[in-house]
Amino acid sequence: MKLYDLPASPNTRRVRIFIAEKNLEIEMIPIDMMSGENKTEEYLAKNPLGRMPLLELDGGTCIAESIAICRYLENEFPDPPLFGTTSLEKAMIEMWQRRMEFQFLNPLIDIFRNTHEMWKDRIVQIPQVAEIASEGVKEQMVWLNQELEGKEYIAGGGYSVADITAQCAFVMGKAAVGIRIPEDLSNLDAWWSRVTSRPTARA
Ligand SMILES: N[C@@H](CCC(=O)N[C@@H](CS)C(=O)NCC(=O)O)C(=O)O
Repeated sequence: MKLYDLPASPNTRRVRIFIAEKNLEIEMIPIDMMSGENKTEEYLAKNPLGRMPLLELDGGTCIAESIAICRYLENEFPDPPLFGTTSLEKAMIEMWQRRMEFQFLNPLIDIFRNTHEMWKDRIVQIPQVAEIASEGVKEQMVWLNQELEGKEYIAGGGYSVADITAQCAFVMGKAAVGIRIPEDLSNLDAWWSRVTSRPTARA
């Protein structure tokens, strides 16, 4: 198996952390988006959307979409479980994973794409999109802080893919768009320390 990787991207980071949590050895192939490596005929034949991450299986089948890749790996390598084991755990983790994607990861990516220099000549940037997303993310941090009361991890049980999505979103917030977790959101801040001190956090 090979993972086509874009080193600074939050989506590929969540797959890399997932792989590290499972203690798997998977060859990583860095793709240079700035020089257009993801738009070559060869890469588009693997993923016509030209996006990373992309997992290529030994037989040549390609799986795109971070969560689809993680689900495949979870089924192939169930330990430690990161999507839950009981029906209830699976549902709760799915719910929280989606919330973390919709409330944090996607809006933070929108802010980055609509403000950062590197996207200037690639898309039509709309500053208001970034402003609205930024307000939303700040409000949702207050909500998540309340939801974390009495919990160590986001879905209520152990560390899961929901935490991975959230931590990658906040890494992006901090590093790329200057939105940090306020220290007075103590539950969220404690969760952040907990997840970023895991040995896999810098995968
Ligand atoms: N929903 C996809 C998103 C993949 C995606 O948009 N990846 C970005 C990096 S975070 C990318 O490859 N961008 C390249 C481009 O837009 O040209 C996933 O979860 O994997």
